[in-house]
Amino acid sequence: MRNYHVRLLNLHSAADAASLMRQIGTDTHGVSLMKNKMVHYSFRVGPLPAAAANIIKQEMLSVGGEAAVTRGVINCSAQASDAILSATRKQYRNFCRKLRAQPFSLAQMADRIEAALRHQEKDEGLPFHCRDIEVDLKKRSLVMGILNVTPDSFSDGSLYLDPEKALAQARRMVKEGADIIDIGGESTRPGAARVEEPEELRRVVPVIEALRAEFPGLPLSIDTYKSRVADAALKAGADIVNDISAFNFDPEMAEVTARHEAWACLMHIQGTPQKMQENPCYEDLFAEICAYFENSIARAVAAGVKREKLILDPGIGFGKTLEHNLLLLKHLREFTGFGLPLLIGTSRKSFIGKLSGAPVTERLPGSIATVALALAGGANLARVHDVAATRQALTVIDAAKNVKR
Ligand code: YH5
Repeated sequence: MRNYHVRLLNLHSAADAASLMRQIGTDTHGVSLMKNKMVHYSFRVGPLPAAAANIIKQEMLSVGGEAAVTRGVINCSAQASDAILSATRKQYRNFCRKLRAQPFSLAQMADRIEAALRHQEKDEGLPFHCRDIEVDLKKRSLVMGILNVTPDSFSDGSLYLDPEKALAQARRMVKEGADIIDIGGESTRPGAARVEEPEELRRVVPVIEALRAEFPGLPLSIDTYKSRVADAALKAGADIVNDISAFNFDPEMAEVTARHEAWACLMHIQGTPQKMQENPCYEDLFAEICAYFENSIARAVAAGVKREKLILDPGIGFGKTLEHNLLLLKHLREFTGFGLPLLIGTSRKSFIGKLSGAPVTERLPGSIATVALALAGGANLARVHDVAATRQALTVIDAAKNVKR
């Protein structure tokens, strides 16, 4: 009687499949053919007219994949449908070739599927080059240190309103391994008071000028949704516009960012900081955030911002319930199809307090856990208060991501 070993595998990607096949001595040509058959990828597409949904169902089955559509599409008693697709890379290649010969703009869908699949793997790096930081974000994740120059920030209130104190905190974060410093002059925590533009400028511009002089190679970002604040900050030496409204609150913001050839972090928010936590509500959380990203990216690119200089952020805590925040952390990977860097800002936020009961000063363990989860799901930058601890966590997670099997 023989005793065969049966061992469960964890195949994340075609690259994983390839290295396992090499381990058992598979023929090299066979490896490159088979690796694209060994992992399944899923998409939700739509809304489709019933006829297009039927074409998709048929073509997907013909390549050996699967497509679920709305009941009633088959006899056109349902007029429209989304579709859930599941197939291997190889099957999508054939599927997309067939879509290109079909009406209903299905060629456009083929382009989108192929782009998203390219972004899913190591075929393409994710370059970030800003000042002295030049990295492939797929290999090394970045820490963005939070510098609040505000009297009312929820976790470090009034500590850094004095420019000298702000500078001291920035120096400390740089020493602890911050890759980027994010300077903000208006707190956007739920219900925080608005700050008028002249006051916001008075707070942030001197700090940016001083940091730029002291750290010529350090990327600086400006946390503001006001174009005139962004303009002054960029003139003073900032590199990245971190806009919690993704260019939605101020109509000039995209143009200002483009003119300075700056980077931009486009964050999702539902509502305004004053009212966003009153009753956050979504019909489809992921669909709505993806649509918001699509629109914000299009607006940025139309204004002249390079697509390669955009970063996306689902906006943890910005018009989200505890459950929304957890869903976003758990399924962050769904935002990697854009092929853009993902930033996550969970540090010390109140959902960590809600889960643990910890007051704001004692939320570091929970914050680190969220960073680990987010990085495992494809996040590339973590915006945090606690730089040293986060840097250590990122170093460990990146090492595990990069290890070869
Ligand atoms: C962010 O996530 N956050 S400032 C809600 C809270 C607590 C704190 C109590 N700017 C982000 O830290 N920029 C801020 O609930 C940000 N991403 C990006 N890109 C607000 C903040 C906070 C919000």
